Amino acid sequence: MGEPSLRVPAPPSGAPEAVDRWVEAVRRLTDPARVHWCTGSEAEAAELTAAMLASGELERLNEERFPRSVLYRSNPNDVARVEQVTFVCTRREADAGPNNHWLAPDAAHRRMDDLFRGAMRGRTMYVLPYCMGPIDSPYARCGVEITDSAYVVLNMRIMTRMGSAALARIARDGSFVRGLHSTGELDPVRRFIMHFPEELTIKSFGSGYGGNALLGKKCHALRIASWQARDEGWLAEHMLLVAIDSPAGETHYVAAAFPSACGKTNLAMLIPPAKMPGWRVRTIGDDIAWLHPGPDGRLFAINPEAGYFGVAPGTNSKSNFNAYEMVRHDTIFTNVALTADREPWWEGLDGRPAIDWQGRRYDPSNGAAAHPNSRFTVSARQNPCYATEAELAAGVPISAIVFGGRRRTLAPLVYEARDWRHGVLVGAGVASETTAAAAGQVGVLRRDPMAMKPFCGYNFADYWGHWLSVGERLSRPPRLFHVNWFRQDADGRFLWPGFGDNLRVLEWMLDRVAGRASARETPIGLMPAREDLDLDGLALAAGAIDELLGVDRLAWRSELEQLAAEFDRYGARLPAALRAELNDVARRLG
Ligand code: OXD
Ligand code: MN
Repeated sequence: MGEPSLRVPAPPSGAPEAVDRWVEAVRRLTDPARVHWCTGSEAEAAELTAAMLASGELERLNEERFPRSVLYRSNPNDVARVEQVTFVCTRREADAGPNNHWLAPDAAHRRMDDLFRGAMRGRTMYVLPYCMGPIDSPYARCGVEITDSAYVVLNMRIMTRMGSAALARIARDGSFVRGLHSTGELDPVRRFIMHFPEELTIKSFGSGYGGNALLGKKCHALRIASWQARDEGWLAEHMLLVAIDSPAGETHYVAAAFPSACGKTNLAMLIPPAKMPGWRVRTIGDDIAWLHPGPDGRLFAINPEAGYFGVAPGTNSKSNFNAYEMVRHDTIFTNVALTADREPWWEGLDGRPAIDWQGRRYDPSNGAAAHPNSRFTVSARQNPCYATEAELAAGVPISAIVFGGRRRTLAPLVYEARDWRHGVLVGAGVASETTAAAAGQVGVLRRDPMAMKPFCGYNFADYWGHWLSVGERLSRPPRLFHVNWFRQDADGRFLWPGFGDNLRVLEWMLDRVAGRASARETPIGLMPAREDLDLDGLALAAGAIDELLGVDRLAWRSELEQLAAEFDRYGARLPAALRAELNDVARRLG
């Protein structure tokens, strides 16, 4: 691997001593050729980019059509999150829960330190102080990532508030999350992502893929932060955050949890259909939300991230105009294909690929041209519908929380929980068909409570209990909903158009929040009648809306049996209130 030739003396003055000591310990363990303390400046990013272009690790794209944008190709064995080798290492196994792979901290540290010993020889060790959340927000939390990957530095600079300001905040806070990362030799059998929530520490070895290597994202902002949040009385969630402005001049803030690659980025940047003039959706975040009970009994949210690490395939000017516009400059593309003119290309775009994601001449017999989990990394500020509220230190008050999954059958287009407690059951019941965001089979239904199955840093039973207790502290809680944009008919055709038209469903939710819309009671929750939804101008197939708003009692009974069996895995730790909610729904189903 080519090495950038930066020589920056370590540590900068003002580096908190604890950071300094840890960096020195890691330096001794990993034995790098040089240490570079990242400032986060433009000049630094330009110098790193130039060095990676010179070494061939990055490729420049068509400068006229995609200015200042680059392509990175990862090792083909390293293209997604690897849940089988992702561990939560708590002193007591039960604290990690059946939802996590577990290893005792001592054994895990030994294994990781053996891998890290001498691992950075001949390489540069980058020290990246970063802040998750607006730098002056009381809800923000900081970390320091040490990595030997310049690609990680460039991505973290976009995804977080990285550099000197974060280091200054760490000095003020006196605490930070320690994240140690090395790409190692990219050997899949020497690849582990370990979390030590009790020590606020992450060790990740053998992968350069975003979800495994950009430690501020899934590792810190979800797995470690969910643990911190439990201790401190807040929630760290796999949720997008949007501001929705109505023609009447109201603004509501909505958080929505969907499993990976189920359309969070699309919903976060939704363009209203022509039939809904005066509506506007603005993006606060597309992947992670930190939710805090506020002083006035409402729930307040910040987006800890500063950029998007979005799935490229399927993104085009029709499906997500804003995202497509946003990635047309200053973007890092990973594992996309190229056209003959060196424009980035992926399935769902017009035009034709010439070179596939592995750098080979495109041949359809090799499969998709772009990897199905190919990504763009881009600053949130490039989003044409960026909500400046994303910078508010106090966050935004949440009116509604939406859970959802990708389900061909069963789950209706939308239903509302009867109250917060029932909503916790609805969230805990999320299940979804798997996608390419994680290694493994695609399209298999798996339970993914609150879309947090891969990300909850502790026992789900305790997590659900924590959700219940947060609800008890809210005198003005948000309303909780469940949606499914992915219902199909017997021939595999989608019943609902999705994308911009999802705003029709959001409109009903916001009318519920404002007390304007009616709903009918069903055994699984409150649902709109067809006339409660604005379906004007939609060409739905005959019978589609009945199917979308129907409750198949027999199928739901079997769903609840599966959920009850899932709950049984948590034994006596499962909150009694959650079991009681499930029994209530079962009773209503008859
Ligand atoms: C992501 C994921 O990259 O959930 O956001 O995998
Ligand atoms: Mn995600």
